[in-house]
Amino acid sequence: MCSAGPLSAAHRALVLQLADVEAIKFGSFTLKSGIQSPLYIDLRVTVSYPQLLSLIASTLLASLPQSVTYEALCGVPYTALPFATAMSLDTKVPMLMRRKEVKAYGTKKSIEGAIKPGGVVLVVEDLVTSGGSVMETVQPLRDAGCVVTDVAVLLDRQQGAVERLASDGVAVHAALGVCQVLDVLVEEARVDPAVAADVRAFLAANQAAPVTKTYTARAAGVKNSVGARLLRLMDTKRTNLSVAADVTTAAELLRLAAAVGPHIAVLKTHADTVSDWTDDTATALRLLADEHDFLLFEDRKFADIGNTVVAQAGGGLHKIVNWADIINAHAVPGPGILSGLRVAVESAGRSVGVLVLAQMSSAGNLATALPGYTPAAVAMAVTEPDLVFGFIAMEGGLGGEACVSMTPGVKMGGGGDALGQQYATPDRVVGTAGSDVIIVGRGIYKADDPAAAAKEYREAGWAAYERRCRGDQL
Ligand code: 5BU
Repeated sequence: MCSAGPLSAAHRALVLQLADVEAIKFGSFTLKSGIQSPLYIDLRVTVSYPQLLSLIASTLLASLPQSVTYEALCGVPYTALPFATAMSLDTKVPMLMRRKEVKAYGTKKSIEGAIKPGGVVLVVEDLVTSGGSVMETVQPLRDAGCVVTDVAVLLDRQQGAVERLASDGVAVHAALGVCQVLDVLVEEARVDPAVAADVRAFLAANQAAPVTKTYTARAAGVKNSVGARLLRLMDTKRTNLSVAADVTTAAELLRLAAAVGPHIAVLKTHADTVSDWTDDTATALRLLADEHDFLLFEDRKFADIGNTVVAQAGGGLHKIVNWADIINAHAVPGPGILSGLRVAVESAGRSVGVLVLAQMSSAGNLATALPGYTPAAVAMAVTEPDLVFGFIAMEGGLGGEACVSMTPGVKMGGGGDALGQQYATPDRVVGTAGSDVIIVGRGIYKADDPAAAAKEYREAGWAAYERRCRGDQL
């Protein structure tokens, strides 16, 4: 992992300047995955240092082999956008720009700029770990007709991105590898050799293991029985599809559940949108779930203090824990919400699994926008593995392989709606972002033939999972 040649004077200067502005720090940091890391790299700060930006641009350009030619540059948003801009100003090569949020109205374009079909685009990225974020820019560029075969990267964490991107036809040209950075900082007495050794050991032990294991292989490590059952069920039934049954009457709900039942692993409900819900609705849903072997997920998104959620989950009109296999909770109230849900589940005397909302699919949602939110939600969830088995998230890998990620906002063709929903394709969600379950609502229940649409989504989600297991894509 740490094999890399000596650095030029410009590269060494760059390392020292990055350390000066604290883009590279040593200590104890909680990563998005919930893992404690002795190293923290945040290159966003570079935007405030124009001299450093221009050194980054010239070093990135100098690190590219002569054989790499390109007609346009495209930075991965956001940190690499100024890098690409500086390279463009240096070389006079034009830029394209990828939108992070695709507009739900107007042109719905995800790539802005003067796109030349068949034009070769060099992608620019600040940091690679698994390569997932690079693919999130490569894929839309390719979808727009551009040719992408190379990415210029400022810093490679040397945790597997080079190999994984190579399997997607993208060669990584990194100006710096993390091991070279450590060497320079030790030589210049900026870092204690013992700290550097710790960091090397951490990197070796944490090679980005995108979850390429099968669902079944992960099930044994899952303490919550519903989570383990879901993982096994998905492999047995060959589906990672959850249908969001957002209909408004009990009759429609039961009709939809019966139609999509053979294709799904999970039926997701919003019981409070069903105008004529009764206990009989829950009983009938349970019968269908048992007949077709799927789980019921009531997407109530509990968000109150422990004492209140005991009553909301156990009582009221819906008595959710009496029939749902899966429920979910916001992390905002703190761990008390999980204690409250535990009380409700235990008094129902059934097996129920909880998902914590670590991210959401809607534009501008604070769970995704606030940098510390997702790690804090993950840290809260992983302390109660017998109750919480995973996350509502836009990506996989949060909390490690014993956690399941379920992702809403899925539709063939992507796009969005007029009220902030942002869609990704099944392939992107399972293949690139590494999530485990796709949640599809309108793409299925609004289709002319919901059963046929469910079959189509099932096949797309499953193909992406099989490719991921083979390590073809990530
Ligand atoms: P759609 O019709 O595929 O857009 O439905 C998505 C469903 O997932 C719908 O039931 C939402 O309430 C639910 N959802 C979501 O879209 N985004 C989120 O972040 C969360 C839930 Br949490």
